[in-house]
Amino acid sequence: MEALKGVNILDFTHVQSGPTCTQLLAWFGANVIKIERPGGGDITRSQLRDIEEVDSLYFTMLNHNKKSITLNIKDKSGKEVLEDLIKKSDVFVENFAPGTIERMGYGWDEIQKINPKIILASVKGFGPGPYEDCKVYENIAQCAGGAASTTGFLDGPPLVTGAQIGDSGTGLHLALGIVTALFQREKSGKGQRVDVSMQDGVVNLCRVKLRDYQRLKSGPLNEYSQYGKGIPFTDTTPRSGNDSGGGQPGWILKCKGWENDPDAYVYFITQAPVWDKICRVIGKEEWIEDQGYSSPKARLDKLELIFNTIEEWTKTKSKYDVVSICDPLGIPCGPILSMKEIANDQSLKDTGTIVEVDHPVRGKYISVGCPIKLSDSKAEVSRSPLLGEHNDEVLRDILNYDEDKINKVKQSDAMK
Ligand code: CAO
Repeated sequence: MEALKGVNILDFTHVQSGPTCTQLLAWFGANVIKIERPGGGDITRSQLRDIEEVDSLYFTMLNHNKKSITLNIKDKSGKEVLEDLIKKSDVFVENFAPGTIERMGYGWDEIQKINPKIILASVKGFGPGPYEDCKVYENIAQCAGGAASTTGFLDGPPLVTGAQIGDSGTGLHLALGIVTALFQREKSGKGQRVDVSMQDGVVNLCRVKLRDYQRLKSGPLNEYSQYGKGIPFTDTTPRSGNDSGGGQPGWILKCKGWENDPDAYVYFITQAPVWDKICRVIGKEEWIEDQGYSSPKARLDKLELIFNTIEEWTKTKSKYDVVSICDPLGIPCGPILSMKEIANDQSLKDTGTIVEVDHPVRGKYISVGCPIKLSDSKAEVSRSPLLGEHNDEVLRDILNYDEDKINKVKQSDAMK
């Protein structure tokens, strides 16, 4: 039995943040109906296309397990269909630019009049304040949420990360807000608003960096490698390169083949309890008893030398060999995996995190399945819908319109 079976979600989302949220809910069994503008639909259907006239991977990989109907909300009959759908839905999700949903006539006050039990879930770039009217995309959120200023190397500019923490991260936050509001509605009988701003989502994920900002008032941050190098701190959290961020120093080290393979690297952590094992495996037994190396504190000003020495050893092995040697010894390390390696990783395929999906127009492609595993609600990934594929089904089976009414809607401008 799927966990969210019977929950009806009206998915008025587009691009990435909103669609990732509703895709998760669909994987948990919710009935997700995506409303798209007639003609082109979600803009991502045609963005970054790799095959002409075929829904892009951008769209297909963010909209699995959903139904699609086309509806022009600026048309009178389109509005009527939308309002009928709102009456039948538990949740209405949107991520339009600030003010858009209100201009359409479906702000919180209006939507509640149509269905008092509905939950209205929205993503915006910023919460209330000076930037509340701004349109926002991924990298803006990463920058305004504190991620970019704390990512990169000390002597370089701020950097954005490949992980879509602004879009997909906010989608995750929104999904949690929605299921929490559904849970509360079981007791209160009332709907509520769920608002997540992309800036807030990124700030939440940068929590430890705000921790470090405050720790600076009590002195330098000794787990940052700049401390060991004697470089002074300013009054805010610096960029820390590949430092591990926790109390156990770590760094990215070259492995065999690094000269030609940009991903021949391993992340290596010099965890204190296994220091003796690290010394033995790299052939530096003398460091075990040496007062200058034997304690984490003594090692702080020598981390660069230590990692360079470990790297001389890792450079003689493949990243996989480094992990197979270190893992049994309890030394924390992990390979730098490329997207090609991830796409072909058998264990990720076995758990359903990497899936192959068949699409009637595109053919087979690889995607990311549900990363959250519920033992009683297994997420099966099914393909994304074609534009308007479920127009008839939704009008007939969900709204129970008769043939006459269906024809009238289809002849109007509602779905064209
Ligand atoms: N029927 C009729 N009109 C529709 C429609 C439909 N089914 N679907 C969309 N529209 C119209 C809207 O009414 C709006 O028209 P008006 O401006 O005349 O009211 C128009 O389409 C554009 O919608 P939008 O303002 O959301 O889109 P945009 O391209 O201008 O901005 C984005 C895109 C992503 C910057 C903006 O939606 C946004 O800031 N969203 C919130 C933050 C967010 O989620 N960002 C993540 C995006 S992924 O990186």
